[in-house]
Amino acid sequence: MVRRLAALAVAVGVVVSVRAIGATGQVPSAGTALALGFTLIGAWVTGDVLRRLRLPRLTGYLLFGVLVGPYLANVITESMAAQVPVIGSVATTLIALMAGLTLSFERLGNRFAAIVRMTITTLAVASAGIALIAWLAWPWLPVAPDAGGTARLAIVVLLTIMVVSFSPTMTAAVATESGARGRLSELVLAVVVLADLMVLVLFSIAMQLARGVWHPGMDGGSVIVRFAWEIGGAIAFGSLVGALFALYLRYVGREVTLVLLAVCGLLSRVGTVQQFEPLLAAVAAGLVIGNLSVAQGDALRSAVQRGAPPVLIIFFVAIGSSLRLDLLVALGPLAIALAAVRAASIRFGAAAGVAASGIDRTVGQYAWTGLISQAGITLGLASVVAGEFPEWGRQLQTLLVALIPIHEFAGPMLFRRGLARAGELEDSPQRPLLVVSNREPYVHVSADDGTIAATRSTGGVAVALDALMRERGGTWIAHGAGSADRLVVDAGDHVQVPPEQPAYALRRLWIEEPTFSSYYGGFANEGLWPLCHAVDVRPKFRADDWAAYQDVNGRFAAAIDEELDSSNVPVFLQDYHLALVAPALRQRRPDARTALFWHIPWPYPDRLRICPWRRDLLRGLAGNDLLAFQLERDRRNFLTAAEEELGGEVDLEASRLWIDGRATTVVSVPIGVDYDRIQDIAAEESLHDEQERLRALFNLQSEVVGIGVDRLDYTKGIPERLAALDALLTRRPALRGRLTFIQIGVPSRSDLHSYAEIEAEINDRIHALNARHAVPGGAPVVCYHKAPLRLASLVALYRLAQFCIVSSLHDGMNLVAKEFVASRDDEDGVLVLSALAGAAQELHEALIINPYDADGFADALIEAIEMPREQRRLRMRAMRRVVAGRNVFSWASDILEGLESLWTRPLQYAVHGWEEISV
Ligand code: GDG
Repeated sequence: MVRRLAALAVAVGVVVSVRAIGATGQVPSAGTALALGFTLIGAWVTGDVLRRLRLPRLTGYLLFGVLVGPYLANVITESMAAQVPVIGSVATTLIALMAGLTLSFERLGNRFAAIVRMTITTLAVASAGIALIAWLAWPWLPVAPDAGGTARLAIVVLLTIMVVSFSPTMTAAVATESGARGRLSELVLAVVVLADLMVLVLFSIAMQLARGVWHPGMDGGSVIVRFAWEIGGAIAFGSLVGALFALYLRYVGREVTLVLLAVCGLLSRVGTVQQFEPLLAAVAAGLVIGNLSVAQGDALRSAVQRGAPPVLIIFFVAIGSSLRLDLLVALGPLAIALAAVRAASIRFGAAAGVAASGIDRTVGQYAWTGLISQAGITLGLASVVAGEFPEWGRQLQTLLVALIPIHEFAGPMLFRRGLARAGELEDSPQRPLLVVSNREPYVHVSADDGTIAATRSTGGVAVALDALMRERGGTWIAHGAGSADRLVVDAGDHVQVPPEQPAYALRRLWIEEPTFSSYYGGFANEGLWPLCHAVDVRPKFRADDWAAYQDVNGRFAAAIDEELDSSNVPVFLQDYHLALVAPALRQRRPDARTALFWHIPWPYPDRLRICPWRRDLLRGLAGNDLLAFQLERDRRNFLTAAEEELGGEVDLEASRLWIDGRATTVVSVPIGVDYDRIQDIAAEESLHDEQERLRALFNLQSEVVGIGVDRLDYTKGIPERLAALDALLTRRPALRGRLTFIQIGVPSRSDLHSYAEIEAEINDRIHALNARHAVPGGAPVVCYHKAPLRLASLVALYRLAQFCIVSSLHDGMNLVAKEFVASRDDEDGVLVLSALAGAAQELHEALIINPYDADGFADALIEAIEMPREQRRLRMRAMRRVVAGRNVFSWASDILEGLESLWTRPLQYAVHGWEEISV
């Protein structure tokens, strides 16, 4: 609130100072730069204030123009004033170019036919509404009340066409400045551009009618030719310029913004001289560039966004200052009534258009909000009519000029609201999400007495994504694995979760045996898991498993297709079980947006060659729009493999991989933990009781307590940890009876041989260690607990321990390391962390060990136990800063925002293969 008030104060201050300078005329010698600078700053601040109030910036520029417009004449010198039309035409061309660039036929695909249907229907219905009212209200309209018969018909037709006309300029500007992306902005821009093309054609026809009535002697044919030249010529000229520009971008590509402005100047100047419609030429140029080459189109859009703001600001300030509010005041109720008729007709027309075209109603219902803006073209048409038919054209022009301010202010505001409702704005309330993972967040199981209970999946990621889904809503698709899962779903296999307070839908996918074992146990866990972890377990790749994996990935894609009601909903795929989902989904939904996070390491290229289907995997992953790994080295390994195996082209700096003309952004985004939740648990009063309960459970009397928490997996280095504890107690026998190590080890994937083997090995080692080092009659050295604990119990244990060991032989990240740090708001405890876990890349203040070096590992344990308090505090404090700074929500939003920003990507990320680009 304070910030908003401050922003408002600054805005008012700037406006007042500009007015003061203008009013007193104290700066007659002010340079162009100073005056333009003032205008820019003032308008920018006003725009920013409106943005904070969730209104369009553009409205702020207009408002600024209205407020200081009368005074601008004192600030802006005559020579500067001469520049304003140039800025205006360049700005209009820029925006039109942008609108053309946004219309990608490839992306619109088979929706294009539907959009054309929608445009025609909307235009027809809206025009019919306006025409009907105008006809009925004729005596009250101050145009030509006495006209009757054909004359009246001709004027009503012209009036209708002009009143209904839209504003690609304003619409594109709102979409651009608000960073909107999604199907609504795409739909509205397409409709507005197409509709205005149709309006121009209809206008030329209506002019024929009018000329037939008022100038019966005129040669109709030549006028048609002139209009055909204007429209067709403009499109041809624009296409040519667009093609040349695309070539320039592809092969030269420097100084893009300057060249862009020059091209816009060319389009608008030559266009005017040749009597082309410059706006059409610019749209055509944009269409050609954007559709000839998506990469170049992307690049140019970014250049427009970066280079255009000053030009656009000045343009809209100038429009604002030229608004004829006096006419609006004079015509008052009549103009408002006409605006209301127009809005109602457009709304009705758009609804009919959506119904007739079959466009998704969830998006289509807001389309009318983008059709209200009105500006330049309408004014242009009005002045043509006024020039040719002064007897009634002037009155018509006056009426339209009074209408424009209403639409210039109301249009952008309405459209912004529509975009916000459709969830397409950057600062929209969070929009729904579609999460897809193999494992479900809630499992329903039947108890012996027949009751059904829902249990929550444990593990940091499941819990964190569940929290995210509760906030955003949407659907989570996962394999239904619980014994009672089928009993609680509806006909569409959905169940609302969390059970106590439903917030999103869980869609369960049924995968029967033996397909499930083959896909999950076989390909994913006996093939990919050991392939990606550089440990001593051989990956097993069997053709049957691969077939099952392909089949299940295809089924996940089909389920996503069923659940995805709008491509505006981002699809967030989890992990190595779903590597082939994206291309399978894209066959069904070319416009779906997917991101995949690969939670485990990515193997170096030589190891990847073990996998016979590595190319399919690489291609499958590259089918995502965004692919994220934990670490930079995983990302590099992936990109190298994609280059070597698929001949993909990599722009390392731009994080993009190009395969068969399609780009995937590949990034590294290390995962974090739910720091705040862990903090809250750590601060609960019941924590102390829980600690006492756990002390009793584990019979803890020792002075020194260590802890390890793992899913029982051969990658976690548990035998190595036990060997180091053995070495420690051998070297420091005085610790016997004083040290207890709690190992929480929840069995997983136990039906696989390699897991059964590691479980047995851990059992044996713990047994031997306790036999060797336990004090007779005392507690065991290692307390081994195999049942899962609640998070609150884990946090209580983390805080009981003097040290925590994470000794992975290879690990994507390891959340336990971060959870331990997050639990320690007492700034105590030492983390002993394997250099081979991803977490070691961030937690430098841990005692970093090599699990293969038993002696070095034991040294670190001694150091951990003997570390002075002050050093413990310093190290823990530093690690806590890291863990707090990157929690699991920022991880998710980095990925999801990364995915969404691909629609408005800055230039250097958009362009592939350019060495240097100046903007
Ligand atoms: C993969 C990558 C990456 C364990 N026992 C209990 C329990 N847990 C929770 C821990 C932690 C999670 O399980 C294990 O985290 P890891 O990071 O070790 O996970 P992996 O399963 O190997 O998962 C790994 C991770 O994905 C995330 O990207 O870090 O590198 O291999 O959250 O707390 N939770 C509860 N009771 C237990 O008994 N509540």
